[in-house]
Amino acid sequence: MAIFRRKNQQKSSAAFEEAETPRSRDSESPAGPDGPVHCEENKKFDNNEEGVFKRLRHGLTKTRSSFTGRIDSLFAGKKEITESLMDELEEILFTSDIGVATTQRLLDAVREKMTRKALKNPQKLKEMLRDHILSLLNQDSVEHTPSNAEDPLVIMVAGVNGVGKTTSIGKIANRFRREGKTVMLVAADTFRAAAVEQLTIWGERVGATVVKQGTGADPSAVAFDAMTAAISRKIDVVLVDTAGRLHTQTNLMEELQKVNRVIGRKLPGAPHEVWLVLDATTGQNAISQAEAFQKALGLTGIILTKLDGTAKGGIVIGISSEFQIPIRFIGIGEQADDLRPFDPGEFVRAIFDG
Ligand SMILES: Nc1nc2c(ncn2[C@@H]2O[C@H](COP(=O)(O)OP(=O)(O)OP(=O)(O)O)[C@@H](O)[C@H]2O)c(=O)[nH]1
Ligand SMILES: [Mg+2]
Repeated sequence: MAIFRRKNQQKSSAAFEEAETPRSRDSESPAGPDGPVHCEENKKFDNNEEGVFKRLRHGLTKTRSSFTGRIDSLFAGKKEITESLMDELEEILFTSDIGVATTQRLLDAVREKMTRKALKNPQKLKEMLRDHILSLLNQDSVEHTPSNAEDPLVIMVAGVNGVGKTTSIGKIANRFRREGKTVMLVAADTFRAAAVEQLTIWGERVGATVVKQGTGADPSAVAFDAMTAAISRKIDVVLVDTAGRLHTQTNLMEELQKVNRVIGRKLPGAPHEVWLVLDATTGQNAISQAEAFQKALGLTGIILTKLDGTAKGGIVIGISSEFQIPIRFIGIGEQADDLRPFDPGEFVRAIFDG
């Protein structure tokens, strides 16, 4: 059962978006408590397959011009793959935040093909890079669901400060609501009053119940109460928002582990999914964050936000190849429709095809 990814990778984007985007709703105003939000900003793109893809391309403009744009200029007019061309390619890959290890992996694959004389000119090299990058992105992604269909699917969301956790939760809640699911948002970020307020506004916009306590309350206690309520009310999906914390703050990482344990005590097997939100603009630090959160919580997915704000979208490739953790969603803007299920083929097409 594909919950987070496209239900069928072959299915056209048009069919997918159509099912998810109510056409009749006045998109300027937030939807009432009974319905999800549709977004006006993105109406400049049609909701057909081409329009949906254009929106992704638009969100990845900076990465495309910096990454493939530079590769194209480098290869222009060149007939041979020389050492200096390889050096410049390394520089482009590296400065696109693909990461040292993945850059090396890609260059090794190129050199190996060159020694076998299977790669002759720069145009073929570009095609090979494209294919290789696609294979790095094509990870198996198992989705975890409750063993008892009556139980809620519990998704816990974590990450450092300001990466886009709460906004992503709001957007994901919106997606689930569009599918007709009942959703509960859990304000386990009790650190700032504004955080609870922000989640409450999302709850009202998309029509999701919000469970909260006062500022300074124990996040585990909020999670425990929420789980009790979600089970008794037979809620379909529970999304747990947590406070931003530096991955280097041991006590705060332990607090997160406690929230995780308490949820599991209330519902064995939960949280079924633990997602780390990473801000694509933070570059290589995202790799250290992923390592620390993976160690503390055992991640089942990654959400990469703010790809629209960076030329270094190569981080998607680095994260995918260095961790065996599927990228569930990518964020390409601040609008509700700008959080998209990650589709490797579509991503490669959006950054490679002119
Ligand atoms: N451009 C852009 N902005 C985004 C994206 N995702 C989130 N944001 C913005 O990032 C800012 C921070 O988002 P929040 O959701 O409050 O981040 P958070 O991780 O919950 O923050 P804390 O709870 O303070 O740790 C907001 O202004 C969001 O609109 C994205 O994909 N693109
Ligand atoms: Mg937040």
